[in-house]
Amino acid sequence: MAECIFCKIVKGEIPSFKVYEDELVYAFLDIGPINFGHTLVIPKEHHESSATIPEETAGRMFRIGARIGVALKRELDFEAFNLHLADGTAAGQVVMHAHLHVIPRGVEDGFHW
Ligand code: DGP
Repeated sequence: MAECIFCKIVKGEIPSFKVYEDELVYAFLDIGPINFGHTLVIPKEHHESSATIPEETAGRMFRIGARIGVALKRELDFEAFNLHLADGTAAGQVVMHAHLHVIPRGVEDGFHW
């Protein structure tokens, strides 16, 4: 997967603003944030779909995403956050390396599903 943008970010070949890293996952600020602090959590290993991510890594992604959401709320004074994952082009996935969006939210966003 030499051409995958997110694999290149994991390898440090493309710069990113790192939020968190461990042996399984990497989290970094989204280049086109919906809100200040919008973060992406990705598996270090390349998986196009969330469905093929090993259970330990998928669990870590969710746990770290939630912890980042809580930290963003506290540190940036937001009221809530979304954890969002688009799996497949028709669902809105643009980068074909699975990723979990952590999007801080405030009531002034007027955002509703
Ligand atoms: P999605 O539509 O769910 O596939 O979201 C892909 C996200 O990836 C989108 O919000 C923008 C972000 N993104 C794409 N390329 C880069 C990049 O090179 N660096 C960073 N930090 N984010 C990127």
